[in-house]
Amino acid sequence: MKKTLLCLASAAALWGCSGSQQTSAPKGKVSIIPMPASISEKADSFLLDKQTVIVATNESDKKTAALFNAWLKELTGYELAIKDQGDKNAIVLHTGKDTTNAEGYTLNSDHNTVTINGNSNSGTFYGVQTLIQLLPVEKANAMYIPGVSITDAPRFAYRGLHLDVSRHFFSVEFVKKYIDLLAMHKMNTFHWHLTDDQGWRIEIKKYPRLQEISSKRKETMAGRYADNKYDGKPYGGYYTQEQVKEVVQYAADHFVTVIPEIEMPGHALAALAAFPNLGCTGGPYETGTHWGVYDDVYCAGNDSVFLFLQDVLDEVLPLFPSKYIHIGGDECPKVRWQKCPKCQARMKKEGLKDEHALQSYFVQRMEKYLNSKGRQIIGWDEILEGGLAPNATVMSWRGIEGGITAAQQKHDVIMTPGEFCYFDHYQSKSPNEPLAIGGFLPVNKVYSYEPVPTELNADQAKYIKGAQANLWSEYIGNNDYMEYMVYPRACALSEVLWSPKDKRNYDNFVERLKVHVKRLELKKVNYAKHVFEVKGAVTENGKGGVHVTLSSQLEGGKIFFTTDSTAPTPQSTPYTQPISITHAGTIRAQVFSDGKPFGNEFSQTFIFHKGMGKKITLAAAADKSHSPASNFAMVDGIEGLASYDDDGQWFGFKGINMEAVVELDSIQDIHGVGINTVNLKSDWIYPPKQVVFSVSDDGKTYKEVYKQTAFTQQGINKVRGKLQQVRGRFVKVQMQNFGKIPAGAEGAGNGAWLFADEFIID
Ligand code: TNX
Repeated sequence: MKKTLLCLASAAALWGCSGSQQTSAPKGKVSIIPMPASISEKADSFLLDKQTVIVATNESDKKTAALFNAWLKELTGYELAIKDQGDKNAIVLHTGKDTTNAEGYTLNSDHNTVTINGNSNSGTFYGVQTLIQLLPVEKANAMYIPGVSITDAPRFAYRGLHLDVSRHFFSVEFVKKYIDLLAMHKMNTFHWHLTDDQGWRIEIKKYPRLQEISSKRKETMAGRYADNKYDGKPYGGYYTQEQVKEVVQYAADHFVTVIPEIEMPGHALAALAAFPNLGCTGGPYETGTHWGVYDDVYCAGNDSVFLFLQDVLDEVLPLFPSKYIHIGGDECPKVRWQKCPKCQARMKKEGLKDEHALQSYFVQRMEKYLNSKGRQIIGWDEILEGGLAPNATVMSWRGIEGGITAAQQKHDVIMTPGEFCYFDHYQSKSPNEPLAIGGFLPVNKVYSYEPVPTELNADQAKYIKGAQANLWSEYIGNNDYMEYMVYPRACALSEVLWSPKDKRNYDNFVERLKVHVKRLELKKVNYAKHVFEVKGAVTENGKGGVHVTLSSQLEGGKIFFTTDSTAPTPQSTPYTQPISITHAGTIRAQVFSDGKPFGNEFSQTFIFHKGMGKKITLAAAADKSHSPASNFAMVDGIEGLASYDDDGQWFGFKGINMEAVVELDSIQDIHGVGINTVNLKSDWIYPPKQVVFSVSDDGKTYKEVYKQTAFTQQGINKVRGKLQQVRGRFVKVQMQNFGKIPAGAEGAGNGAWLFADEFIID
């Protein structure tokens, strides 16, 4: 195979960059996130200047008006007077007493006034959030507010973001900013994950050892979990009760409810480190230093555990006015309970059939206590196991099944399925991403989320109260990285939760996001830029070959690329039209804004052969779970990588043979054939028994030209056959599946996977 440079098609019309558009919301352009339920634009607009007044008549609305002023001051340097009356050059806030749709509002603006009618104080607050988003995003003295008529209310009552402050601690200042941003997106719940194995983060005055011991750990895992390395640095932190009050008040001013989570019976190691008598074995224990699930949990047979937790809750409840208290309930291994005489005695006494029932006993006992104090519990979906506590709300995180089951049992549900709501997952497959826990959840996937499972009928669907994104902080150790993980994915989620389902449109969202990120910049949010970075699409070029189309949604962005493996700069070739691949090499591209690189670069390595972009047919389709977007991926010049699972290249066939035919343009000389396959038995992927290539002039009569029966390489095996004096138009490859996985091996008895990618014809 020739490894020379890519030969590039010449430059033509500017492609892929919308360079002429403005970066700010010009007068009259409306870009609100989340999209209001109903909006109509008028011809005129309101001119806000120093003389404009805000009319607010109750305490809450005056606080809301002050929040508007704070935003305005950033943009203009001035604040507006807040008055009890006024009808000209005024922003008038009215608040009603509608408790059925309390968060709704209307907003009307024309050249005279802006009037916001909130159904309640929270409605007025959301109206003001919308007004803020009607302001331009660039600094000026006078600001045009487009004339609009908006009627708006949320689709879901529960619109949440979670923050794990145990694995890594976040300051009060950061938490306030987190809440501020949440409210800006019309979200209303902050789930504060305060305790876990790796740190207890809330002051409990009755138990100072929680502060002294449980809030600290001797060191922290460094790098990947599998590396099992530690940083050797003591780590700690907790919020005093005064600080907690401050945060809760701040949240209330932003119409955000704070739900504290005190984890039980699992994820309790930090507490056990201070109080070893609360564990089954009696310890000694140490606050967790590595991630994952620990076997040592609260002893369910020991009444002191319940008394301790009740004491803790007695101090927690007065700090948090929320109706809901989160008691965790997830990932509680039962191994200690199985061996613990106290737990076993409890099971016998209470007639509990197994340890799941014991967990259920634990949760129900705590629920009773909290119900007696006028509170309701929320728990992760494991609280369904062994029987659901009578009044519990379920947070469905291990997929959506827990949510479906709970709703069918007439329990309220908050959806947080990992696939759509775990913002600790990667947002891009770029190798330049900072280390994250795993997974892949780009913004468009968040946006595509539909919280009400189709399995539920209309009655059951009412129990889906909303959804929440979770920010587990094992790998998210600082403020910047946290913001990077949250935004703009939370913008997408806010629209899923607030806007009517039929108003959602991803392309339109991205258009508004282009403006919205300027607001995030004003707030100094370190948002992730993947939506706007350069993307490359490798497709068939219409002429029996392959080309790469580059694009970026960045306003005013310009794309430059290289083909010699050097990093692209504004001095590299400007991208003007799809780049045809005519030789092997690597294309690297980057979008620049004002000469500065924006987001990750695009990089793609190609091999080159004559089958590329040619018509290909597969006798049997690959298994859905390992099937690239189209058969073209078999002849796109891109070889499947060792990260065979999710690079969109490998075709996986479970238990069946693979057969493909490529049709060239004419009968011609064929100097070589090849295909790659994988030998990774631990993952049930077996090399084929044999690979046979044959060639035909007419697509009917084939002649075998190359055969291979041994594939000894661990991982990727490259099958390559050199041919002499072979001519033909149709080239066929047949790969014989290994068959059933033999006894004693991983996955024994299952049909083996056969992997194939890039059918090469030279
Ligand atoms: C599972 S989600 C957990 C957390 C981890 C998270 C990492 C849940 C209820 N438990 O303890 O931090 O995975 O994604």
